[in-house]
Amino acid sequence: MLTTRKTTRLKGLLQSPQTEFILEAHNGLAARIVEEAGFKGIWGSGLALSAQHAVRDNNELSWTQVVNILEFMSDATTIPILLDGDTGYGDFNNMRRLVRKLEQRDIAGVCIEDKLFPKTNSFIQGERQELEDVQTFCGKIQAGKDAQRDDDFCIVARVEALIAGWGLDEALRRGEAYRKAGADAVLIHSKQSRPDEILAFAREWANRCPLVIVPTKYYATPTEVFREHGISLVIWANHMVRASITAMQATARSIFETESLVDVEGRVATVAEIFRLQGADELLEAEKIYARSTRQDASAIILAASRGQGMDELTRERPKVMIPVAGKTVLRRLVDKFKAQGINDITVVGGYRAEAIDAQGAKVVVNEAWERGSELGSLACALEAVSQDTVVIYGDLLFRTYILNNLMDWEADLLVVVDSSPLDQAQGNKNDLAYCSAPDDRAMYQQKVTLERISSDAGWSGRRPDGRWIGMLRARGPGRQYLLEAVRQLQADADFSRMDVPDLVNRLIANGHAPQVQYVTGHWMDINNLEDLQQAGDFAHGQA
Ligand code: SPV
Ligand code: MG
Repeated sequence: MLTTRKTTRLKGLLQSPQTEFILEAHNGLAARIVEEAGFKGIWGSGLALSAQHAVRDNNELSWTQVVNILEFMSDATTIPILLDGDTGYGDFNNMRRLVRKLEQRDIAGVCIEDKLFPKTNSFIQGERQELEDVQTFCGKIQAGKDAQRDDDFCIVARVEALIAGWGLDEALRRGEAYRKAGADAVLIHSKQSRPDEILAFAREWANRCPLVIVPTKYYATPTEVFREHGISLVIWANHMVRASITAMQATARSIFETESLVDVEGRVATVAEIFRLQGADELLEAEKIYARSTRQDASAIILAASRGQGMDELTRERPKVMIPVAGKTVLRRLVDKFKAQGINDITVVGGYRAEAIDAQGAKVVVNEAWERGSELGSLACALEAVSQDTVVIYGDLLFRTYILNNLMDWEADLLVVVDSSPLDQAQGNKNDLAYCSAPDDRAMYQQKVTLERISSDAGWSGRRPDGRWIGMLRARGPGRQYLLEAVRQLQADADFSRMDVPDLVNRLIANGHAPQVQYVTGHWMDINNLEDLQQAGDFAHGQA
């Protein structure tokens, strides 16, 4: 990280004993690209700034518009910017205000040329252009120098005498006057395709103060020649805007003619490259630190590998989660519920007919071993998706929204949802019986109860179950490590391929990380057979 001020660095470039180079940029993006290429400075070209807005280089952009663009360029970069300030946009007084505004935006210097406002580009009928009176122009330089607050802010005086056809002597006379008026450097401009008049000027100038050139027209001159003539700063003045014009024309033509993106896709920057240049990663990192209230760390893993039993016709071409219930697939309902909670990192683990899973807004991973596999095998396929706050859920669950709300509200490392309804009133699969540290005290919200066992045995340890685990587990903070550790332990077990999520939960308990229990009474169902499916329609409608 460079700590030196941008002004000081521009001054350093001008005064360094070797020839230095700066490249044109016309917006924040171009400026960033120039810096990434390795340049030590940027030329804020008046031609390029106006061209990118398709207006002419005749002060059609207002000076405040220029300053606003420069602000983006300066914010996007750490290297100094030398603004092409045309004539200073008015008289000495306008020049003073310009310098102050540029300093406020961390612009390192400004170059002004000895023409009249509104100026015309030097390459458009240059010989017909009128020059500013020398004394008036010197007053502008002096006013700018007196206005600057930072001693190292640079004012470069640009001599247009050669452009206007006044000859070498007039050019030298002007250069000398501007130097004496306080200019930090003199820019001598030429529109000839050979460098002769520039080199002649340089020889006569003999390093009285730093000399700056713009070899747009005499581009074929070997750079070594500039070095030999003691040129301090070479400005490559318009090549970023010209490069972009060529690229945009070719791209537009191709897309128009082919009515397709196929030909251009490999020739244009990727969207990921745009994000990189914008610094999207930095924002994601910053969100982790500052945007704590949202659920951006939360993820959901939906286990959806199974075909389901006794629903042969309905699941011939698709897994159970893709069966529509009241016009919407079970999976869509789940994904929507998570999204409504602000949980956008959603992973669906498919298996049977995984190709039929349509889960917009969610990633799909496939458990190839789903047939001999187990629920835990599916979860193991999605371990990368286990974040600082993860909900693991069965894909065939329908439930009232408040259940997920409450689950996300609770500050436990590990949390499971247990339905405390009497077993004879509950429908469906009665395997996942939950034994807890206390029965449901319905009067209490967030009652402190821990899970002691999930079992298919209705008389485990000679006890009566306290309810049924509904197939929702949340692990957050340290719970993430507990969960990953337990999965790894079980993966080492020969029986892993027959294990389900309750085996994982029981392992967590055995490891001393018993999940807390969130009791509910009904308001959910899972879909195990055709009868469930019929009820699911009613359930979903009741919800709507
Ligand atoms: C610019 O880049 O806008 C310049 C250089 O002023 S030139 O276009 O050559 O005049
Ligand atoms: Mg210009």
